Amino acid sequence: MFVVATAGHVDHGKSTLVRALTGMEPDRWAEERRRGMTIDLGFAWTTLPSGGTVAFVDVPGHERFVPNMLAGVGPVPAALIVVAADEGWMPQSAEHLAALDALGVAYGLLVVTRADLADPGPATAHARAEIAATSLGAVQAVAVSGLTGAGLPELRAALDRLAAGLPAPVVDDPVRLWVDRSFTVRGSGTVVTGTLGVGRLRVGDELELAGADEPVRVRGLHSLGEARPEVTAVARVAVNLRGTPRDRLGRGDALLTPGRFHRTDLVDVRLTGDPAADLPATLILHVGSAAVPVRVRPLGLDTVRLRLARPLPLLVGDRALLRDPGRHHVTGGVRVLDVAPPPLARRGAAVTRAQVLAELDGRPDLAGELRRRRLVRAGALIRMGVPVPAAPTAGAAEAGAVVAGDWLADPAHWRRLGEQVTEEVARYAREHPLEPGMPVDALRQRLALPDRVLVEALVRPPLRIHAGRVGAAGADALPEPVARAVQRVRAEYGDRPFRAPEADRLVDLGLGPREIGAAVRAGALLRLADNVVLLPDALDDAVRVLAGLPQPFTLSAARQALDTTRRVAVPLLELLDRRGATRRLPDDARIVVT
Ligand SMILES: Nc1nc2c(ncn2[C@@H]2O[C@H](COP(=O)(O)OP(=O)(O)OP(=O)(O)O)[C@@H](O)[C@H]2O)c(=O)[nH]1
Ligand SMILES: [Mg+2]
Repeated sequence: MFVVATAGHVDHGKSTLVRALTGMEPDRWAEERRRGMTIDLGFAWTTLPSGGTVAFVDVPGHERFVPNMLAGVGPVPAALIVVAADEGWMPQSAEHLAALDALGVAYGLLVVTRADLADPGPATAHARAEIAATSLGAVQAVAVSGLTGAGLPELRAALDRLAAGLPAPVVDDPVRLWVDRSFTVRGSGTVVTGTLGVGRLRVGDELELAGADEPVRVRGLHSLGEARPEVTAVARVAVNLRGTPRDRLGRGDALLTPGRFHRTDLVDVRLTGDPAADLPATLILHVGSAAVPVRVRPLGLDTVRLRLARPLPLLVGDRALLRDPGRHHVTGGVRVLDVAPPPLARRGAAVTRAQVLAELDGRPDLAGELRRRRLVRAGALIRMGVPVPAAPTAGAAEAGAVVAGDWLADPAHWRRLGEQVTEEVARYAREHPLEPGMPVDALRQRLALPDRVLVEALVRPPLRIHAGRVGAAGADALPEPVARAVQRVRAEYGDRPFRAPEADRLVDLGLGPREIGAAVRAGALLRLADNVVLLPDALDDAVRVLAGLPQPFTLSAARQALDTTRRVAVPLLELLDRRGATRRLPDDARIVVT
């Protein structure tokens, strides 16, 4: 199937033509038929000589209903431009063509209708010239009469040729179905319709509703009036949504493949066509079937920032158009460059931003996004419309490689971060010589990293993470000055292991309470009491010596055997008691527990 939207001035015979081609009534409303005028979108389809199917989205030509027209053509990649032979090129011929041009519609046909009323030659020539200057370029032209049927066979053949020239449908990409109609069917509930430009829908699919957070479930699908288990692009489709109230969605909403679209109310875009220098500050942005007021902030020569009145699921590279409804003027097309742009808070930020945008063309570019964002989650990029290669290996910081978890990093930025890790850890060690390394979270904050896994990935040998801290391997042993002091304790007291240095000697050695604490944490000293420290092997040695005494033994006997003072012997025995190496008897004598 291919889908084509009509376009053209009011009363030029669009609906008559669709009716003549399909035998179906595109004007669905009684009011439309009474007034002889299309107000809202109409839908009809027919089989072409080739056997292929064409579905029409018939749009209103009246100037009041241009927003409806735009909702119809927004998601449709081909147009049937209708001009009446007897009236020729008219204001909405021009406005509709400008809209198609702004959206970048590249496929179409010119149909000069009412050819029974006037020579189609002049209208054809004029319209052709106008169309040639747009994204549609040179198009086939057919003159017809909806009244007599003259020219319809030629038009059918031309539609077949148009269809043959269309690009192959993309059926594996995520779905973004812009809703152009929603209604309730008795017994089935809410139904929405739209033009499925890309992707595939199946009954049972779970989708996201662009305006809401909870998922919706596809209960049934119809295309061309028939129920189907699956519908693939390009197609007109009606989607029955299980359990979704009708008032929850309408024209301008979109059904989305979950997790694949970023909903944004701030985009940086390039204006296409001939952007006016005096752009109005507020305009309407039309994209898909949506129409949203936007505030326009000029940035560069042809780039602007748009603040949307409500968020839309937009991707990098999307085409949209800006329109000034008051002046009936299509201001121009836009191409989305960035759907998650940085805030412009600092002085000069807008100028810098304009320079960045000048380099962008709306084609998703992974390396460029990484360079600009430096660190970004794969999921976030995908939701912006930037493809990420599947399952890159962790570790390597190649462009596009995952560096940790689902984070991707710009390679140069990642290298700089690695260097900063080394510097920050060294600085921390200088400023906190007694701590066994820098706490991981302190390092994370220092480097302003959003996720702890990034810190973990950045720590490389000789650094390592031990007990929540980053330090040189072995640095958790002892800070340098403390290690030296412990060394001297060992030299002086190695041969009388139960003689603890006196308080003033400790001061001489440079072992204050903090240094002792560090040495004790590192297991280099054993603290028996304030200012009473032994070398750590003293405990085992003491048990060996005490085991050689007649059991039970007194404090005094222990003190003598260990060749030490009460200052050491009392807390040492108490420690051995606590550890279960000795047991204190009721008469205060002790035995070694074997
Ligand atoms: N003689 C003649 N009349 C035509 C032809 N095509 C349309 N008409 C008449 O022109 C009038 C407008 O036709 P529509 O098909 O409603 O025009 P439209 O372009 O759909 O109009 P809107 O949807 O309101 O923009 C109707 O009265 C048609 O009968 C034609 O080929 N020959
Ligand atoms: Mg009509």
